[in-house]
Amino acid sequence: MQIKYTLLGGAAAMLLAGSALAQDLVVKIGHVAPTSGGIAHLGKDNEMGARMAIDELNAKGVTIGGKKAKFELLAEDDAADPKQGTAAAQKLVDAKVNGVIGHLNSGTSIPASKIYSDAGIPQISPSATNPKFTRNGYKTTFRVVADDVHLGGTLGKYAVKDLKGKSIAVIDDRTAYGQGVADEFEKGVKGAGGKIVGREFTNDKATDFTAILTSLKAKKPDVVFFGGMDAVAGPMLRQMKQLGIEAKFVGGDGICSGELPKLAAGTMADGQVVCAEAGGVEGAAKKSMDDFYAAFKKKNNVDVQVYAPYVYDAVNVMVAAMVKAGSAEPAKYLPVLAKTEGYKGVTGTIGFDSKGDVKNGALTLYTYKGGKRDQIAVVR
Ligand code: ABU
Repeated sequence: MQIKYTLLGGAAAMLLAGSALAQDLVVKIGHVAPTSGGIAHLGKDNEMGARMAIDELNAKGVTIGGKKAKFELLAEDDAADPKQGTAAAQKLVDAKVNGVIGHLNSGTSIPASKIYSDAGIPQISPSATNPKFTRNGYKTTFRVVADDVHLGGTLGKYAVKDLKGKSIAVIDDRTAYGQGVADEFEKGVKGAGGKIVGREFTNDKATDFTAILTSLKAKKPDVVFFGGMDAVAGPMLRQMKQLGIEAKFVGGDGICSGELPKLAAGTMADGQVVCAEAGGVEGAAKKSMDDFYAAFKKKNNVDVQVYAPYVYDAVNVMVAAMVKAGSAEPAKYLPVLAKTEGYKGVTGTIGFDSKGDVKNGALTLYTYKGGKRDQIAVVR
């Protein structure tokens, strides 16, 4: 587009209103999430969060190093598949993006992080919670949510101390996220003096859980923890009901979506499910999150699922570092991004530790009542 402007001259350039002018700085932000497959609703939620941030930044007008920035979103679908995740990452590197927001899943974010690190491109995941994501020593890797040690550990303790679980069963989907958060949950249960009566696994595309649920039913669990995503948790809840398993159902952020009641087809009893989002705000800070939810609904005509606000903040944190550095060049703004401190986002105050993890990450515990998420507490 810039070449066309040069060749066509000023009059024709007037026809190109809204596109980047020669003196503008085009900043390409990559975004990767599964926008196809079983959790496409979550991937689309993330992508809409990114688009909201980009549209607002372009409407507001942002200057980086004395040039007016025009932000472009390069959105890729990785279908929550590690191989497609690395292919999407390479595509964004080849497109010379200035930074990447994503991926949604730990199983895709972790292998992709090496590709971004080798290319020197900053990557902020808004939702990958496996601790390994930020533990490879890559300077380019960040996340704006708490990790599974915090998430699983807190839920394990909650299952014993608050839900008074005496016989706790655990299922996971064998993904980096699902297995990891289930392991941390088990540690949390045991640390709080609770008892694990059974551990089973499935996969992230399974729809029939009869065999593993029947096996666990014999152990009379009063709490079932599932490490995995809502697309699998919904049918699992339906089949628990069919088999007469009346246990509480606990899970991490992967099940904690607005879509879960629909996926469970109305089989969730009020208060039966407890889950945790890997972030959250309370008190006066809650207004900014509430305002984001309302603006998101107005713009997209759908409700936030889980992580759209974290994506929105991740884009804005990245751009704030570019503005402060006076450059969108990865090598120039990366050191500034790493030193982010006290950034006031809609999801709370963001700063990064030496690994790239958000400092003082919160969790929000939810249950569901009347088919809607109902906040229990924000914990740190
Ligand atoms: N944190 C749950 C969903 C994303 C992931 O970590 O795989």
